[in-house]
Amino acid sequence: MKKITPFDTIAAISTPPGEGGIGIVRISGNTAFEIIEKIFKPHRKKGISDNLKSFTMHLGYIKEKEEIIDEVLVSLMKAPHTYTREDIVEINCHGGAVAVNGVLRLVLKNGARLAEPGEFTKRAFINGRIDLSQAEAVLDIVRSRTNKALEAAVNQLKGKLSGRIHNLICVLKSVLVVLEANIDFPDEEDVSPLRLKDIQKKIDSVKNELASLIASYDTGKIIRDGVVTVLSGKPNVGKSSIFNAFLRFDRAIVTPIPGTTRDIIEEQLNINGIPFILADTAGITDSDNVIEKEGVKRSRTYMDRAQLILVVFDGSMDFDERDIEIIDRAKTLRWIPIINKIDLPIKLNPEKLIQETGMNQDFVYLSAKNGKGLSELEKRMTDMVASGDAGGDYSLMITNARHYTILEKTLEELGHASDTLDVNGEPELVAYDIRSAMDIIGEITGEVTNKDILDEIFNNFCIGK
Ligand SMILES: Nc1nc2c(ncn2[C@@H]2O[C@H](COP(=O)(O)OP(=O)(O)OP(=O)(O)O)[C@@H](O)[C@H]2O)c(=O)[nH]1
Ligand SMILES: [Mg+2]
Repeated sequence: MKKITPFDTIAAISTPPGEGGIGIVRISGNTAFEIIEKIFKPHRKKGISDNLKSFTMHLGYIKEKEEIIDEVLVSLMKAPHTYTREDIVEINCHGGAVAVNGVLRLVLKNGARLAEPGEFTKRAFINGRIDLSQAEAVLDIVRSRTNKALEAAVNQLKGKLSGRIHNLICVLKSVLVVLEANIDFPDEEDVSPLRLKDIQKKIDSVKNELASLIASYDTGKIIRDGVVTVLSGKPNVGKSSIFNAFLRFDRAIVTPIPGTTRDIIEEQLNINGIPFILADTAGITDSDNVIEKEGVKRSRTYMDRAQLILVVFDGSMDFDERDIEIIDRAKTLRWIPIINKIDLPIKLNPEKLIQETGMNQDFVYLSAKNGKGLSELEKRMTDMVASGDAGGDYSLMITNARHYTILEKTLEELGHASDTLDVNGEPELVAYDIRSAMDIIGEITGEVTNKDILDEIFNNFCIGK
């Protein structure tokens, strides 16, 4: 393996693994053009060396000695107007794994080093093209599961969050300037006198803004990561049928035999732009069967870690103590009760169930068989997430745990500043707290960062990004 030096030339396959229409090998660094000159033979008579213009494309062969590896389209992009701000070459190969890997191997043989995960984006950050929160947004864009998640990530990439943070830092800076002038030259005439009320007001405005960003995280996190949701209930009530109805295909096995589902099956679902990670589980029962027992154990564990529980009852039968046990477990969590099989004559008495359990949720009436009630259930699920404790309409959302922690710490630091102002107003102490608040919040955009944080962030990327 080659030694990693900060700005050597790197290369990687930037398209997903497997077969595709095309596969792209991307090269970035000082010797990117040199490398392509060595291995690329254009179809035009003129060599590529005579035509190294930025933003041009060239058709030809990638050749190792006389052997043709692939017919490709090469794009040249000259620094500094590129993704990494370095010279970039992208080779569009035919999509097969063999061709793309063959081209990459040849590029590496001719002097490039295999890029680490996220290294292209890391260079864009280090070279000042984007800040850290924008680099993180690139990762979120690649991973977004719904349009809403994508929108949040794109906003962050466009610098909406960075802009907001920058404004807050500016306000804090202006407070600091007044404080420091008074500390250093308390008696100078042209230093405006220290008006503690004004300072408190400015600090409060920053604190409010921070609090509202922090509050947006519950929703932001859900929009980015999805709501872990579990179907729970006794055997045979129709959990797998509902699971399949959501997915609009027969994903899970459905039979009239109780105890059909044993393993937990997870699928992703997009309901009105909100991602759900939906799990079908084994029916809760006291079975002696070893396999079923294990399934029930897993269902219970999953219920504890889920963010939303869909408890299913069979409407064609009366409820029993097992249903009550399941309600007792779900009641303390975020949950929706569902009476299924409403296409059959109803034997379950909902009022009695409410009476016996003291539950305070309305039932959703559903037939997994004919789909009746499904859209109401979907609405209940999204309402539950998008309103109440995890709701709100935010112009800008925090979606990233790192940002959330930083904002909380900043708010705490400003709290100290406010407390000091309240007690004795010593400008030195207030200035100290404000300076540390500025240092902390600067970590979001990476104005202040250490190497470990950078490694942690970029290691989450895939190679080639
Ligand atoms: N009539 C009617 N039958 C249903 C409905 N939903 C499910 N069923 C039937 O009920 C039986 C059990 O359905 P499943 O979806 O396998 O139930 P489950 O809760 O996943 O069962 P386990 O995996 O054993 O816990 C099957 O015969 C389904 O066809 C419904 O809405 N109406
Ligand atoms: Mg099942």
